[in-house]
Amino acid sequence: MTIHLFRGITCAAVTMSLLSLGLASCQSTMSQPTVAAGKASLPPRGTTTELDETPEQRNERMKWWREAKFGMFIHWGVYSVPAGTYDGKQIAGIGEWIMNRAKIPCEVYQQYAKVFNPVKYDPDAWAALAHEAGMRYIVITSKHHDGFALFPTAASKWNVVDATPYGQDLIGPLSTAARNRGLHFGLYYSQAQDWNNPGGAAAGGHWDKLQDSKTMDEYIDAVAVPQVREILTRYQPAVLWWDTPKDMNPERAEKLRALLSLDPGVITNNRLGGGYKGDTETPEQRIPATGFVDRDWETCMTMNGTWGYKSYDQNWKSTEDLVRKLCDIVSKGGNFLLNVGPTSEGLIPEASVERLKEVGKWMKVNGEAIYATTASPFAKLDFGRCTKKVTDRGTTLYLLVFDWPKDGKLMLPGLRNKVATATLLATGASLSTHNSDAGVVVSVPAEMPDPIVTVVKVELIGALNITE
Ligand code: H79
Repeated sequence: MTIHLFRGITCAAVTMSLLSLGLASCQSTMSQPTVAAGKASLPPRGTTTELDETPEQRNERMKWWREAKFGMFIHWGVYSVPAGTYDGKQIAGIGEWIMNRAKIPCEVYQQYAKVFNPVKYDPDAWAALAHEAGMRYIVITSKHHDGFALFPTAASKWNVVDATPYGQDLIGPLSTAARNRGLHFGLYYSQAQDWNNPGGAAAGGHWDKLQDSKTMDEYIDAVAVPQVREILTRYQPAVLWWDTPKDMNPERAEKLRALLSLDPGVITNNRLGGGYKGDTETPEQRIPATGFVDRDWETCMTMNGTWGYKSYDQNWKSTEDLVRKLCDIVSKGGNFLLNVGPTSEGLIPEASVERLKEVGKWMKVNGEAIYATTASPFAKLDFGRCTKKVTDRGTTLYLLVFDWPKDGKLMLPGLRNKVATATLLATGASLSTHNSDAGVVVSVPAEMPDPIVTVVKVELIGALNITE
């Protein structure tokens, strides 16, 4: 509880003082201000969760997510039909924005649903792929900014059952398949922007008079609130991922926040709007330089240049790049939510499948250095990144080596602990170490065993002790 006193102080400073007390870092001890007494009617605004819970309850609620580290984001919807091309022209930018970017009239865009028929959709294959990649959770778009619901809904005809030849729920079967594979299942829901249900917000303003035929408050009451109630009660998602709080205000946001109690334990992000901070920070398409002070966080990122499927985007990140980004993120205490954009047939692009399988091969050998770890205790390392696990028995460091040392020595600057064991994680081969004035030095073989990222496991005696 004394951790509360540290709020507002930089994480690095707190980490060091906590570590010298033998406690875990900010990441695993983060907390929220206690809820002021006597304010029972209004939920606390601007706290981390907006839920009435103790810091211990919050830690319990966040536990699986903090340990999971790696998840699959799925952007799927009607935009996979045009797949980046409208009126014979390739439309620049992210594919799921094509309706907005090309100012496609509602009536025209809705025709795409008539050929959205994902007969090759195999939810168990998707869940199996996520599992094989080493991912521990899935978050899929239940409704993106185009307003199309991938689930049956009484609140709008603009949904997979009523508007497509496929005519069946897409969310329920994936929810079942994911859980059968031991994965946590989450839903993205675009609560503010909606370009087909009248009254929904639109970045850059409305371009079709249908969109102006209702107010945003009418849209919130008639579409967003009932649909969020439907998905929370029907699928009980482990995560509810809001996006782009355009034109949200406290009143609109509160109507949605109030529904969260329908799904105990749900984790939400910081994109609801109306002043709510949610549980997680969500840097998009970037990795923050130093992580976040006192906040859980998750980088979401595409494998090529688009979230929703574009037929001609072949700008794929390499497997090495993806694994190193995962290592970078986890070394800063965050999670990695990596996107796939399936086709309108229901297939995850082969380039994504290949890369995810390769990432999975690396994770199978090296996952111990990723799952349930906390942030690096070092400000900077010459060779790459580091994660750690702190237990009552001592501290384990996982050195994530990107740049193999030419002199055969990995330097852990300022580390004063005695080393119990140092090994190559992949093989268990022992490595020699010594304590120098500058810190601990680990001697490694001449050749880099795994050119993607080689992991060296270092078990330390006693509480972590780092002094410059
Ligand atoms: O769902 C994915 C994106 O569609 C969504 N968030 C991720 C997870 C997102 N919505 N907005 N943004 C991301 C910010 C980017 C806005 C842009 Fe644009 C869309 C830049 C170019 C197209 C808006 C329209 C700004 C310029 C044109």
